[in-house]
Amino acid sequence: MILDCAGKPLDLTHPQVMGILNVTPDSFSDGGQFLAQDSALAQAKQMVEDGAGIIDVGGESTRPGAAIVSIEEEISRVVPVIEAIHSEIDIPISIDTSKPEVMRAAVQAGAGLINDVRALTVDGALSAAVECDVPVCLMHAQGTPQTMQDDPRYDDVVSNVIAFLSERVSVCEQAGISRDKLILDPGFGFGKRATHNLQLMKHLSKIIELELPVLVGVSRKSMIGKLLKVSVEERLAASLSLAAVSVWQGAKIIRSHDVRETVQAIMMCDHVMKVQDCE
Ligand code: 8Y7
Repeated sequence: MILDCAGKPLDLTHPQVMGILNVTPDSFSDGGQFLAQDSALAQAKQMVEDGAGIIDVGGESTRPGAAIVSIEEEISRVVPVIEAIHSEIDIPISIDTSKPEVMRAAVQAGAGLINDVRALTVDGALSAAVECDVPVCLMHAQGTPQTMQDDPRYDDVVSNVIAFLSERVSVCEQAGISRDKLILDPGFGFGKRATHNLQLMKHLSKIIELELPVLVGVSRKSMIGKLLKVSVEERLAASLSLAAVSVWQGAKIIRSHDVRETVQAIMMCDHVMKVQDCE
């Protein structure tokens, strides 16, 4: 299956890596707007060389407790970067946002996929996504990024995520976004304790059974830090392990900071999955 991201193809006949490109001020050592743009473009080019299938540009930090960013600020961060990448790079760009105004501006600038951690629940986001007419990744979260890690509780996290995502798929279809434009994501770390994340990972195949492409974001996440007591710089091996466990169960896109290593991990996994059986 090949997803058309505003004219740029994302080939999901094999698993793909979505490279993370944060354009929040704290993600640059800082030397002003132009240096920031140069650095973003250089990072994007490196990710393409490393084998990324798509680049996820985000201007609002969704980390637990992060500050809220205004519409204007978010647009001024992401649009110049998307324009620069779009003109120089052939792979699709995804826009990590929940704001309808940012979706429109980003797609106008060349983004070919909307990655919304709020699954188009913000006022106006659904109709903006319909207008944009690009594929959408619908992610599950409990609560808002500001408070979601305070005390997350579930009776059954897997059923809860499946029910939520199924409902959002119906809402999207009714609004006019066809099913073949949708990607699902259980939202690791978004209003979930380590146990919830592990339960979701163990039963990821149940989300795959909804028969839409599944995206997984586990790169360097705090669940790894909590379980293994390792700092954010020491989470690569565990991130790769979770990427392999995801792809083994059928995940099609892995969102990662470490593109080269993640591509190698999931390509090996794909080789194992596709090898011809012996007689
Ligand atoms: C995810 C994500 C983040 C994820 C999707 C981080 C924007 C937190 N995580 N988008 N975004 N899935 N679809 O640690 O898991 O990267 S931000």
